[in-house]
Amino acid sequence: MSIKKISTRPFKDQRPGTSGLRKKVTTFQQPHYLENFIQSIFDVVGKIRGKTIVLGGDGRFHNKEALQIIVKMAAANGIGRIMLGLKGILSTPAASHIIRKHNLLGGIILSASHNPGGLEGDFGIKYNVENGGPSPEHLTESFYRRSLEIDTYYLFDAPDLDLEQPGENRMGDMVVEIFDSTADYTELMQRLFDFDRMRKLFGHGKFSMVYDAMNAVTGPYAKAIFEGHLGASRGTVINGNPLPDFDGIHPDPNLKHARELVEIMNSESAPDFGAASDGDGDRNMILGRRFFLTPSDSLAVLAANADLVPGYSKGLSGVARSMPTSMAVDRVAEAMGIQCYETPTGWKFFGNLLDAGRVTLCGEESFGTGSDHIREKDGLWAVLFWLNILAAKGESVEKIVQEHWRKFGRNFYSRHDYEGLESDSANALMGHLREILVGLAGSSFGHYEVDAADDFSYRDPVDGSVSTGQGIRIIFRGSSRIVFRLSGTGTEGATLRVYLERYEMDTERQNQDTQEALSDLIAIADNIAQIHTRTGRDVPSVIT
Ligand code: G16
Repeated sequence: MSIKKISTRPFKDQRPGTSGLRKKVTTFQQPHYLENFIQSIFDVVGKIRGKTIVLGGDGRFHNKEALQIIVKMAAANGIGRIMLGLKGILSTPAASHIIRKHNLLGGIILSASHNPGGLEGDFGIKYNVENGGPSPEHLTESFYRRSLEIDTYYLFDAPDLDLEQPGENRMGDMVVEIFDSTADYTELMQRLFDFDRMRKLFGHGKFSMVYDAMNAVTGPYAKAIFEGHLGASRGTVINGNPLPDFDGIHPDPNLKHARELVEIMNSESAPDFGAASDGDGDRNMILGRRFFLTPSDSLAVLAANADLVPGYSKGLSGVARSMPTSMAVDRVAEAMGIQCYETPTGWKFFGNLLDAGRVTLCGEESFGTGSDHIREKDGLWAVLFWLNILAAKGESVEKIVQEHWRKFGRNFYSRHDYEGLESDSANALMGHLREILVGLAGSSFGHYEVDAADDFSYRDPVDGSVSTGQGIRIIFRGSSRIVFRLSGTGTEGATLRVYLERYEMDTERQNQDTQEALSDLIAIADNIAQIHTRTGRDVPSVIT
C-alpha cells in the first residue's frame, strides 16, 4: 500500500461561512472538492505528523463516503491516530468534549448543522482547534487562501474501513480507533447536573417530556440519557434514529421545522416539557406546555437560575451573547454584578472569552446555548439544564419564565428570515442600509426615536483582533432594536435576517402576542430597509 500524490486545481468558492464550509451535497461530490479543502486544512494547521484528531459527523447523506476519504488523507498526511465516531456518528458537542478530554490536536466534524439533508440537501466541514472550539476567523481565512492555490493532495491507497465495529484499526502507520462517544458525553453531563434529582422528577410519575431528535445525531445520546439514566418513559425521545436524509425532516429545531413536537406540545394532552435539537446536536429549542420560549429568554433564565445547578452553583464569571440575541441576559448580568459581552454571530467568537475564564454561560438567538464545559454550543446540555431547574423549582416552564419577566422585564423578540433571495438584491439592501446609517441617529419613526445606528464591529478583548461588518444595528431609546444581517450559513442565494426587539417593563403588558407587540418595529424595519420593494417579498419565509 502506498501514498498517492494527486494533482488538483483550486475551486474558488471554499471560503468558510459562519460555521465551516457549507455547500450543496452535489458540490461536495465534485471530484477533488472535498479533498482540496481537507488538504488545505492539513497544510494550514501544519505539524500534524503523529498527532491525534477526532473525526465524525451528523450522519447526513455523504457522511460515510466523506469520512472514508478523510481517513485515507489523514493517513497519507502523517496523522498518528484518529478517534472516529462509531458508524461515523459524532455530535458537535461530543467532538468538542473529546478534543478537550484527550488534549487532541483538533477535530474534523462533517455537518451542515440545521440545514436540510439528503442528496438534494447540504453538507459541510468544520475544523475545531485544540481548545475544542471552532476555528477562529484568521484560521478559516487561511484555509480559504490555501484552497485558492492548492495543486496537490495526498491519499493513502487502502480499502475502506468498517465503521460499524468499535475497536482499533490500522492504516499504514496511523491507528483508527472507532468508539462510541455517548458514554463520555453522558459522564460529562453527570458531572454538571443533578441526575438524582432529575430521576426523582421522572420517578414520581407526574412529570412527562418529549424530546425530538429530528432523526439526526442526538437520538442515541438522548435515549441513553433521558430514557436510560434518568428513567423517562420509553418513547420520550421521538425521531431518535440518525438517518442520512433525516427522513425528510429539516433538522432545524424551531417552530416551523420541529412540527411534530410543536403539535404535541400544543395539544390538550401536552407533556410538561418539550425540547428538540438540530442535525449535529448543538442547537436546542425549549417548549413548555403550549408555551414557546425564545432562545434569548432561555439564556437569561438559565443565567438567573444557575445557582440551582451543581456545575454552576459557585457562580458565573460572566455571560456572553451574540449581538443580535436579545438583551434579556444583560439585565440578569447587571443584577448579578457580572460582565455581559456582546460578540458577533458565530460560536467561534466565544472561544477566547471562555478560555480566559471571563464567561461561564453564552448563547445566541439562533437556538444555541452553552457554557465553559466545552467550546461549542450544546443542545442536550441546555435541555438538561432546564430539566435540572424544573426539578429544583417544581414549577412549569411557563411559570418560571413569567416570574422572570416580572422581575427583569420582558424583551419581546422575534427573528424574521427572508430566505433564498437573489444575492445581488440582498447585498444592495445591505448597501443601502450602510449608506443611510449615518443620518439615522436622532430621527423618529412613530413613537420610536433612533438613539444610535452602526455596522457592528467587535474587538476581541482577549487577543485584540477586530471583526467588522457584523450586522446593522438600529438602537432606539428605551432599549428597542432592529438588527439586519445576511446569514453566513445558507447555501442558496442569500438569507436576510431581521431581528426585532422591544423591552417591556409593565407587567400588565407582558403577555401580549409577540408579533403584535413588535408590529410597529416590523413596519419600521420594512420602511428603513425597503424590504418589500427591494426583494419583492411581502412576508418572511420563517418567523421565530
Ligand atoms: C451556526 C453558528 C452559530 C450561528 C448560526 C447562525 O450555527 O455556529 O454561531 O449563530 O450558525 O448563523 P447565520 O445567522 O449566519 O446563519 P450552526 O448550528 O448552524 O452551526
